[in-house]
Amino acid sequence: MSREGIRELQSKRLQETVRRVYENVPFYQKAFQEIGLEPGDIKSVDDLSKLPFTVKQDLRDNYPFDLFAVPKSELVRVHASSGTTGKPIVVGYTQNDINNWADLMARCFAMAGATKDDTVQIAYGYGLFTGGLGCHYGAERLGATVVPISGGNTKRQLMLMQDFGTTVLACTPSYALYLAEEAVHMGIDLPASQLRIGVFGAEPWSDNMRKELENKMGIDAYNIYGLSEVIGPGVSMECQCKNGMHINEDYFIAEVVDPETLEPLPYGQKGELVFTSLLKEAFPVIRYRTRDISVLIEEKCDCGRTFVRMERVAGRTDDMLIIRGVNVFPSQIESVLLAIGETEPHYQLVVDRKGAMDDLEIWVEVSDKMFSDEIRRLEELERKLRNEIQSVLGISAKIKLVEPRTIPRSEGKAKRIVDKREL
Ligand code: DLL
Repeated sequence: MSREGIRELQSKRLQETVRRVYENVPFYQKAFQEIGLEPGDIKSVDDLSKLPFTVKQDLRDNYPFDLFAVPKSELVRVHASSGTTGKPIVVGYTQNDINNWADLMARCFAMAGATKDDTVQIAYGYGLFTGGLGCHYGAERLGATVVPISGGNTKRQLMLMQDFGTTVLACTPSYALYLAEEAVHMGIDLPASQLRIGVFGAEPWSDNMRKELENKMGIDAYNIYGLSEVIGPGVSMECQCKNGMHINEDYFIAEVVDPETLEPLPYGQKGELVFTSLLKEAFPVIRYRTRDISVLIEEKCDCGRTFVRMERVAGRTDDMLIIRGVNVFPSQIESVLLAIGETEPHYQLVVDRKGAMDDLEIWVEVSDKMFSDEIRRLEELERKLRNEIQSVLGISAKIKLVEPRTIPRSEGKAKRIVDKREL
């Protein structure tokens, strides 16, 4: 489609979306009224910047279903992702939303060169996380053979990959690297296997990591981006030029704004990604601030597609970490530590990559009294913290209890995170 055609389509769908949220979601109606905006004021994408932003806190304030634009009986699915507090953020889908998402994800797999003749092993987590089921419906829509194995169980993944003749692997890049290394240990020659495509995303990774994965697995590895709030995986996807991810602009409008002033930035400038959904029924979003930093590329791609591209995500404007594909906020860890209460409120998160796996170590100061106590008591505390972190965050972490006054004190913002990963 020409750029002109895309703009026209977006303008039409934007008007419908604005009307839908105004009529069905009290939160948006109020936000529009506060700035004196009527749905009729939005006539085209040129009017986008008149609309208010939406942020993660708005999702939390309206937990669980108050931002939905349809009655609950119209929902056929919900997904959720971790937030900064104990409660997750919740998103919903109507049957049309699920069908659209499946089309979108089928398009993403096709962009990487997959067809109905492929066998797609989906090793993203199934469940409330959007990765597993999002890819699942898309690969089925493409007509491929889906192996819905979910994450983990690495030896079994590798065995089935060979036995079933898997040709496409969908998982996080860090899990792909783990699979590649484990294959070597098991004496499996992945480059000689039928595997040919990787669809990797849900966490930041680099071009060096791409090369590494491509060599170790004998595949072409493609970057896929998305977030639960906007739909899940499939917001953007690389084509075979591997030169930035094409944003599916018939479903979403992308903007990049200055994270401080919130002014929209021209193509080519780095800033925070903001998305507006164009077709979603259950959970439409207006100018959702992702906190992800990237750049939009307008130049036409060699593949011939006319959708703008976004560069790899270069970081975040908040302190969210992604560890083994799971979104983790330091504040969640802090609240676990404070709830247990036998440590000092001084802690640091040390993130590293050991081989293929992200490794999270939590350094916590214990009190003078505790420190002079029996080893058994310290071990007991360590175990308690480890279990509690596992149950709240859903990932394992090593706990390192340190002597009082050893974690550097800050004079401004505390440096809670030491990220040693070279992504
Ligand atoms: O991670 C959706 C997804 C699943 C995308 C499978 C791709 C593949 P959330 O759990 O809501 O959704 O996390 C969204 O993950 O705001 C980014 O910070 C980060 N992220 C997702 N994809 C990429 C990527 C899914 N390709 C958050 N590169 C987003 C860098 C990514 N970061």
